[in-house]
Amino acid sequence: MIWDIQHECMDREQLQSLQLLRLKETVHRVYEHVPYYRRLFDEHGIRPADVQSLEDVSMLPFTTKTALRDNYPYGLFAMPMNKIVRLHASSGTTGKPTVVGYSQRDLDTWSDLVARVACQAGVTADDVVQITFGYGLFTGAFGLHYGLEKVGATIVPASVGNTERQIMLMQDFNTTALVGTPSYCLHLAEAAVEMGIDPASLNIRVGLYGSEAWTESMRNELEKAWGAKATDNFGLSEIMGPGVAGECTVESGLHINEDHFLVEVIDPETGKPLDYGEEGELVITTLTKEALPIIRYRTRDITVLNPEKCACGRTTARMRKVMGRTDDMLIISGVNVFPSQIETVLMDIDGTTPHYKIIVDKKGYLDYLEVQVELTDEMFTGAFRDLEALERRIKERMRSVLQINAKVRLLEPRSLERSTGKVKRVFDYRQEK
Ligand code: DLL
Repeated sequence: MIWDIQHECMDREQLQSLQLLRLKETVHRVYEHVPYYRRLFDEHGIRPADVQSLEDVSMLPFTTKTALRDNYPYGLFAMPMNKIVRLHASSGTTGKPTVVGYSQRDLDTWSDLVARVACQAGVTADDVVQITFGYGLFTGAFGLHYGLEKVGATIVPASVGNTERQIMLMQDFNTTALVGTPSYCLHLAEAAVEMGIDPASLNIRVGLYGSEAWTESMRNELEKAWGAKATDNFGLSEIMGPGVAGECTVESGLHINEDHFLVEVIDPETGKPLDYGEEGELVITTLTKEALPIIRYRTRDITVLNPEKCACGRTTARMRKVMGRTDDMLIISGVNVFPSQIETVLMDIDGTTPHYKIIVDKKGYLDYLEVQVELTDEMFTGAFRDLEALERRIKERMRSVLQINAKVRLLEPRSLERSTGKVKRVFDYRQEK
């Protein structure tokens, strides 16, 4: 089912005129109501009336996470606090979180856009959906909660943690759809096995996974484990939370809710806009946000845009699955490598699991990379000779595919700590030295 045929299947020319109208409104709005943007525009000699076409967006300055931090907590809000009905925040790795605010209309839009994403993944009013994101300041749980409720699904707000209870709820409540981070939902499958329950024998038929990068190999693992389709959805708190884009069942990119978000892909080095089909950093301008409109937000997420109509009938542009961010690229002895590439190498080799850790450090002046990976039960209990061969194979693949030398440590199954939210797999100690 398509939640909003009118907007999801709009003729692209019509869509673009709607976007332009909304872009102009947004530019005026931030200029009039957000002193930070007024100052920035003035500094750049830009007047809101200068924006006359969608391409003109490229004359506007970028917004980065720093702007939100510097204006902590409410400095970028375009409405007085008595019109703000909800706050969320993303936990920064250091210091203060980034705070985002919503008006009542923003919340209505948000649940509507998440409803689109849920329908794209194939969720209906017949589904019982277990939400395993943590309920709190994080946008994931509440965002999906209200969107799924709008679709009419039965929500089980299980929140995160208490893993055995999660499995019991799935069994007793007959959960048919699972929502969470891919890493935590894989952990849930593993926990079911430990409880003597085959996760595929439960009634889960679809998973809505998001909030962190996950590879196609991880998708295979999740689909195998749960015997359920694994779909991807993307969003970020600064822009709204979940509901920015989601995968339909055709699975060839994530449909962007373009009537609410104007997207560009830029060269992260030069800031220059790139064409459709070219890989770069995703930049988003909100088109309808009242409380916290954002101009050209640099997401740091790397993707490619495809404006072609999808086989599902939707006309909204699709973004390629995000597998990395400009700030998670590792430079190891001069070679650029993304953690997702290491994951793909590991998962293409039999005997390993998606539970791994990447450690980067310095030994003297030289970079040092260690990859720790848990083995499958079968591999672990197998012959020592096979373990040696496996270690060699991983090293060789890392060298031939990624041009890097790595020390490989094979670990006992279930020995790495499991995460309940976004998984942290990379530990780069070089900056600390
Ligand atoms: O993670 C919002 C969200 C919640 C999306 C639930 C989907 C489901 P933040 O905590 O602000 O918001 O983190 C945003 O997470 O810039 C990406 O780097 C990453 N991210 C989010 N979804 C995906 C995804 C939420 N599907 C940051 N694939 C983003 C890859 C993702 N990365």
